[in-house]
Amino acid sequence: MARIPSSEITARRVYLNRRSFMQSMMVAGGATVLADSVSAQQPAAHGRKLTTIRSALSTTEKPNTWEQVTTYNNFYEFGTDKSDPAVYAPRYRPPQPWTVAIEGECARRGRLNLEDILKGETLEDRIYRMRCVEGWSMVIPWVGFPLANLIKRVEPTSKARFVEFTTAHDTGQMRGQRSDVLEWPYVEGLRLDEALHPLTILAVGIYGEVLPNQNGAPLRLVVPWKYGFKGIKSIVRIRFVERQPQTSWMINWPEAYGFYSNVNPTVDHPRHSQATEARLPSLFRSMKTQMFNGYADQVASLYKGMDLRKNY
Ligand SMILES: Nc1nc2c(c(=O)[nH]1)N[C@H]1C(S)=C(S)[C@@H](COP(=O)(O)O)O[C@H]1N2
Ligand SMILES: [Mo]
Repeated sequence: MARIPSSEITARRVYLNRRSFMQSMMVAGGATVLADSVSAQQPAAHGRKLTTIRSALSTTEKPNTWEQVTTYNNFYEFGTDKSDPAVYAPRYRPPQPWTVAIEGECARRGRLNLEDILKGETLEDRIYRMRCVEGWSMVIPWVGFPLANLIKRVEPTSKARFVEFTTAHDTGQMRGQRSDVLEWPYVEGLRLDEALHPLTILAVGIYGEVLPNQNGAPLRLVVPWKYGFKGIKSIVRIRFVERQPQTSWMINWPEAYGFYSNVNPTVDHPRHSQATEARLPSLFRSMKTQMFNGYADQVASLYKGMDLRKNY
């Protein structure tokens, strides 16, 4: 059920549709025995409905089920096993209201409530292929809006060349942060043109519902042509900077994790081939990984003239 009070997401086009929520609960209740086969097309209601429009930028591939998307996660703040976030993240209570600090090279520095960020935004269904560096992939029906919209609102200066993102730091509530498996808080970065690309979104939901905690509630980044780890979760700070920022995975193991981390079947991770992938729930690497995760037509021009072996 919903974890986020309605004060969190109250923008005009974003509201809890109590009526359809109740109706889908009833449908779900009546169809329990069929849950597995039905869930791919018609997931049961697990949270708050969001009002969305369809995006032409969605893939037509079949999405993974709600259960797959919400129980096989990487979110080291809640543990390193794929199943840990689904167990430990649901009891996380995000601070109310959720605020994002806007810092660095931009005209409108300050703190923005999530509510204000969403004001005037049209939320879109964006079904994206997602690929983890470990070799598994999923198709996830995100709900979000272009990061470019927020960036334009805060008016980066001419010095801004990169954007740095930071996850919440809360050792009381995030048990994983009591271990030193990564340096906390989790940080990520994009070049400004990558951040402004229309495929780059900030997500607040999946499957037409508010984001479950394990998927990075209440606000997370989604960059479909990059490996999954670039999709930083539970964002509390966005900073515009002149120089390429550090990222948690670069700090952790720089030879394996570069700043760009574009999906690239020809450049392997030291422990994981990137040539093929297993589309969950299958564990067999039966699919060929595509350059830029299949988004080359849209994004290859961003990297014209760059050596992608060096800039991995
Ligand atoms: N803050 C934070 N963000 C994170 C991670 C993390 O451990 N902490 N894991 C990353 C990795 S490795 C992946 S594959 C994706 C998974 O996102 P999903 O669980 O919503 O599919 O989240 C990314 N974002
Ligand atoms: Mo990942």
